[in-house]
Order: sequence, then C-alpha cells, then structure tokens
Amino acid sequence: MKPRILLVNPPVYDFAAYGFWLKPYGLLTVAGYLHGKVDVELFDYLNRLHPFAAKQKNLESDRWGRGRFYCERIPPPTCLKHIPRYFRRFGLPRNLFKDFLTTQQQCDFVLIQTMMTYWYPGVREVIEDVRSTWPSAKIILGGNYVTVCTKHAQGLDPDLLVQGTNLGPLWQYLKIEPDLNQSPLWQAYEKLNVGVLKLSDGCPFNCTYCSVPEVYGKFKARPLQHSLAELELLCRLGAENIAFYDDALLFNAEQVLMPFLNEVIKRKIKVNFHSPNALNARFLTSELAELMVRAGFKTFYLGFESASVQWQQQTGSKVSSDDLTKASQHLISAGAVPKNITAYQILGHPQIDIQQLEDSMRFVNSLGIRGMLADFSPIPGTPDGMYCREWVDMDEPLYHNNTAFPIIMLGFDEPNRLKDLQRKLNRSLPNIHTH
Ligand code: B12
Ligand code: SF4
Repeated sequence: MKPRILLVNPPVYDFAAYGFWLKPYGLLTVAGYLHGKVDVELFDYLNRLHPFAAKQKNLESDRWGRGRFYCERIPPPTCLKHIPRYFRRFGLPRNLFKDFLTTQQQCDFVLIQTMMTYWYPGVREVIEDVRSTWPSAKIILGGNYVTVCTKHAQGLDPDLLVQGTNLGPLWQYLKIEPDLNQSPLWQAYEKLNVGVLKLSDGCPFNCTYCSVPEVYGKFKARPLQHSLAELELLCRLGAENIAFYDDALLFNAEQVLMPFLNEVIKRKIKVNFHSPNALNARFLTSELAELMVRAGFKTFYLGFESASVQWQQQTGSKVSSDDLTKASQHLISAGAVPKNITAYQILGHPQIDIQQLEDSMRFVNSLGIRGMLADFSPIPGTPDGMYCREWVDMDEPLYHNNTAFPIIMLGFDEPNRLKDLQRKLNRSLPNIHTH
C-alpha cells in the first residue's frame, strides 16, 4: 500500500490578507516529487475556488484572478492588542477541515506549508486539529517560517521540520526516493484559475532587509524544459493567470527569462503573466520589455523602495532612480498599460529618516506609473531585522507583522497619512482605458 499524505495550506491570522496570486508553491513542489509514489489529498484553506468560498458574496476574482478571502473577525493576540486595526482569520472555516478529517481515512503524514513568520497561529490551529482527530499521523512542516524561525517552529511540536531547501531529511523520514523531474502537483486542485512558476532560485543582491541571499545563496536557473512542462500542465488544468515567484526574474534574462518567453510565443501559449514579487528595474531593457509584453505579461511590480541615494546605497544598491525611469519608459513604449505598472516602496523601514519617502512617492508618480507602499516586515537573521530588536522582541514572530511594525515604528497617524497620499497620487494618474 502506498503511504497516504495530506497536504495543508493553513488559514491566515492577520490584519489584512488578499488573494494576490497566493499558492502554496513549496508544498506543491514537494508533493510533485512524490507523484505516483504516494496517495495525496490537499486541503487549501486559501483556495478561493473551493465550493464554500465560491458561493460567498463579494469574493469574486478580478480580471487577473485576484480577489478577497473569506474571513472572520477574531480577538487580536495580546502582544498586538494596541494596534488599532481589526484582526481576522482568513480562509475556509475551521469546521470544514474538522469535517474533512473525520470523514477521511487517516493519513500517515500531514505536510503543512508555512509562509510569513507572523502567520504561525494558522499553522498551530492546523496542528491542533490534526493531533486531536488523527493522533498517529506524523506532522511535517516546511517553508519560510520554519526556515527563518526554526527554534520557534520547534515549539509547535511537529514530528519533522524541513528547514531551507535541503529536502534530504524529508526523503529519509518518509523513506521514499523522490522523482525530481516531476512538476509541482497542480492536479491536486479540482479547479484552477491561477498558477505559479519559478524559473530560478536565489538572488545576486544583498539587501539588508531580505532573507533570500542567506537562505537561497547565489542565483541559479532552473531547467528551462521543466518550467515549460509545468506551464503546459498549468494551462491544461485551466490556469489563465500565472504569477512568477522568482526573487530575481530579470537577472541573466538572456539565459533564463528570454528563452522561456520566446518558447511561450513559439508554442502559441496564451496566458497572462504577473510579477507580484518585485522585478529589478535595472535589468529591464527595451528589448526585454517588448518581449515580456508580447509573451503576455499584464501586470508589472517593480521593487523601488526609495529615491534617496543614501538609502539605496546603505541597503544594498539594488536599483537607482534612473533605472526606474528607464524601465517604466521601456514598458510603456512596449505597450504595457501604465496603470498596471507599480513601483513598491517600503513603509516603516527603520531608516525612514533618510528614505525621503514622500519625495520618492512623488517621483514615482511623475513617471506616470502607480506607487504602492509595501509595509516593512523585519526578518530575523537579516541586518535590518537585527537592528529592529531596538523596537520589538524579534523572537516573537507576531512582531514581524507588516501591518503592526510600521505602526509600532511610526505611530498610527503617519502610516495613514502616507497611505492616503499614495491613494491620492494614484488617482491623479490619467485614466487610460485599453482593451
Ligand atoms: C512569492 C512571495 C510573495 C508573494 C506571495 C506569497 C505567498 N504565497 O503567500 C507576495 C508577492 C504576495 C508576497 C508578499 C509579501 N512578502 Co513575500 N515572498 C515571496 C517569496 C519570493 C516566495 C515564497 C514562496 O512561495 N516560497 C515557496 C517556494 C517558491 O519556495 P521553494 O524554495 O521552491 O521551496 C522549497 C523549500 O523551501 C521547501 N519547502 C517550501 N515549502 C515547504 C513545505 C513543506 C511541507 C516542506 C516539507 C518543504 C517546503 O521545499 C521547496 C522545494 O525545494 C519569498 C522569498 C523566497 N524566495 O522564499 C518572499 C518572502 C516570504 N516574503 C516576505 C515579505 C517581507 C513579504 C511582504 C511583507 C512584503 C511587503 N512588504 O509587502 C508581503 C506580505 C504579504 C502579506 N499578506 O502579509 C519575506 C518574509 C517575511 C516574513 N516575516 O516572513 C520573504 C522571505 C522575502 C524576504 N524579503 O526576505 N510574497
Ligand atoms: S534584490 Fe530582492 S530578493 Fe534580492 S536581496 Fe534584494 S530584496 Fe532580496
């Protein structure tokens, strides 16, 4: 008999969460490697196409497959009580999972996705429910929270923690030889409208607020044929919108992204591509912009953070204001809709005094593209995360919450004022209607 495995993507406890092409990509990748060797079930609390979520009002997807999650208001954890925002639990109701567990035959292993460090209460909820219904199932955690807060994750008492990208301990524990040529297990979803791809791992930069260089090391391309096979699988399953989860999608584009997109065009694959995880404007040449638009890119998120040269230099010099100007011009000339080009800027970073955020926001606006304030989340093990020990207890991951931290840093009024200003600036952009 094949081992039985349950995959779980937990609910999210947070002030805010939005279906911004969120998929448990690490979990599906691992399950793909086990394809054919195990019997698999998936319970994704954040599946917006689940029959329960699909029949709720106001949760419809927008034209690119994004949309809201079902949510319930709950009391905040004690340490976030003073944050003047409603705290919620996002995702399918808890009793749906409990019913699922009681009506299914017990699995041998339960693999749980972990994501943002401050989302661990959702992971804890899943563990509690599995332990009380399936006491002998072995619980295995992997993903970002486990990787950057390993000690804290041990406190949730799982049977195995898979830290980082080394899956050796997992295969030993399961006593199964993986097939690393398989695509992520997208077929575990009954219905799919959004998919994810990753053409590479790692990043060549070293931003002081980011954990990627430490966790993933040097930039490394994934095999092109694997990515194309995965894209074709996603299309067969009905995904129309594909989000890239790469950390440096545009790095070495001649060797990685360009051959991929040329093949997409050659094979006449028609999907909408998105880049929610910031693109580096420095690498966006006119040739690349033209190819991206031609191959189906619809939304472009560029990581900008600040127009202050001093801030840029102190945090890793990944991009300059001139890079952003050129990139947005190339994208607009290539036919991208200006309102679908967004530059992210960090809000609540500890060096806000030299960030000149307001000037940066106006600078982005002057380029005719949207700005978006990305609330800063301090990450343990990064230089900026260490520095944040001055304000919060970094050993409590709830303090890494990206709604809470800027308020703790700046108070309630200043983030609100800046967000209002951002909305105003975005509204001032000309309303360009295309297709
Ligand atoms: C894609 C992404 C996003 C997406 C969607 C994320 C999602 N699905 O929830 C978007 C763009 C929306 C996003 C938003 C944000 N993000 Co983000 N994001 C990422 C990114 C690039 C990938 C995460 C991912 O899906 N990994 C899974 C896959 C892709 O990883 P993998 O390496 O192939 O997985 C392998 C192993 O890890 C392992 N594994 C992974 N999962 C599992 C599970 C099991 C059970 C097992 C056994 C193994 C295993 O096996 C896999 C195969 O080898 C990471 C950086 C990174 N490279 O990890 C940051 C990252 C997670 N994000 C981060 C941040 C800061 C944010 C934001 C706060 C940014 C902002 N200021 O707005 C927001 C917060 C959003 C929110 N609602 O709170 C931080 C973490 C912060 C934290 N405290 O935890 C990270 C680490 C980047 C960084 N700056 O250091 N993000
Ligand atoms: S460029 Fe992006 S992924 Fe790379 S280190 Fe900087 S923030 Fe992290």
